[in-house]
Amino acid sequence: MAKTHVDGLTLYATRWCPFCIRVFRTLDTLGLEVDIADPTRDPAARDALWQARGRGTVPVLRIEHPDGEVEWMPESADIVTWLRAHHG
Ligand SMILES: N[C@@H](CCC(=O)N[C@@H](CS)C(=O)NCC(=O)O)C(=O)O
Repeated sequence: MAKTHVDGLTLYATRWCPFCIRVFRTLDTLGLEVDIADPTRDPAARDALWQARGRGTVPVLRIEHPDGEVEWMPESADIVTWLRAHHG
C-alpha cells in the first residue's frame, strides 16, 4: 500500500527503542510516512532535540502547525493518540 507523506511532522526516534517502535507501528497501520530524525545517528537531530526538550528521550514528535507554531510532543502514547485523531 502506498503511504501518505505528512508534511510538517518529524519523528525523533531510534529504530530499536520499544516506545519508538510503538509509534512506527501506528504510522504503518495508518499508512503514513513522516520525516524521521535519529538523534543517535544525526548530531544535528540530537542538538535540536536537546535544545527543544533539555533531554534526549525519544520518541518525540515535532509538529509544525500551519500557522508556523512548532510543538514538541513527547510520550509514545500521546503521539499515537494524536496521530490517530489527526491522521486516522
Ligand atoms: N514514557 C516514554 C518513555 C520513552 C523512553 O523511555 N525512551 C527511551 C528509549 S526506549 C529513551 O529515550 N531513553 C533515554 C533517555 O531517556 O535519555 C514514552 O512512552 O515515550
